[in-house]
Amino acid sequence: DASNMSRLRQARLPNHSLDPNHPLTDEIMRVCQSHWDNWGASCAGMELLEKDGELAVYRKQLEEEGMIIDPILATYTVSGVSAREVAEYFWDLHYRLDWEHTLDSAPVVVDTLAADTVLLHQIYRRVWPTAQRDAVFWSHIRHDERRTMVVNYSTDYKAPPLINSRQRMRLNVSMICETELPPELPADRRHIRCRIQYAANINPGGWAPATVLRQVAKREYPKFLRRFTAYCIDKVKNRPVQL
Ligand code: 18C
Repeated sequence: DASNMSRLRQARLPNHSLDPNHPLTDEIMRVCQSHWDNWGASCAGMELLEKDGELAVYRKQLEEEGMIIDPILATYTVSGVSAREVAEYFWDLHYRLDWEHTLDSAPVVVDTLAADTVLLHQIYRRVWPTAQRDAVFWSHIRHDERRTMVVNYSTDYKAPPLINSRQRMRLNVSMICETELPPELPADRRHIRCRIQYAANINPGGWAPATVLRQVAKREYPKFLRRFTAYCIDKVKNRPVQL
């Protein structure tokens, strides 16, 4: 656990550490800026999928070229964990299989672009009666004094070929976290809360029955948010807070 702690501490990242000449850098900057600006996004016109205390998950039913691409927007506030901690557990592959239960196998790192950016290939569990899905995406973490954000965004860059029996999803996912600490209180784990805004735009990349897809989404997003945050809270509970 002590080594884990120092690992997390080392993971404190500068604003970004991308090479300005890398072919993906402009796209990463542009996509991240648009997510960053989306903090406090309105859920007006969206359908409430789940509301439970501080957890709210919204969906907008959307179809494009016969594909169901329902955007998801969720907010959740949890206690005892900081923005930095939550975002790092979401970004850092070391912990992925501990909380991500939609995967069929461990993520593969296709490339490491910088200390804050990796290119990943993930293969998901098959959902009957549809084909198995995979996805190739860059995953970037960045922060300022107030917030930490992770963006996962599909790319063709260095993408391994798609095998016959699979379909390739396209995803555009962000998690933005902000620490809440009442100004009069010391920066103690007991007093901090983390506000999370999670947004997911997933294109299934091939046929899937609408009813199955929407059922899976309705079940899996709230489950993910509960499971993932409970995991974070449990991981940090006996450690000094990393703000
Ligand atoms: O954001 C999350 N995880 C990140 C790190 O892995 C990353 C991944 C995002 C992809 C999520 C989509 C996964 C769908 C895969 C198929 C379904 C598997 C279901 C397994 C059931 C046991 O950003 C957390 C992601 C939370 C996952 C929610 C699942 C939502 C499903 C939405 C449907 C998408 C279309 C899938 C195709 C057809 C399935 C009928």
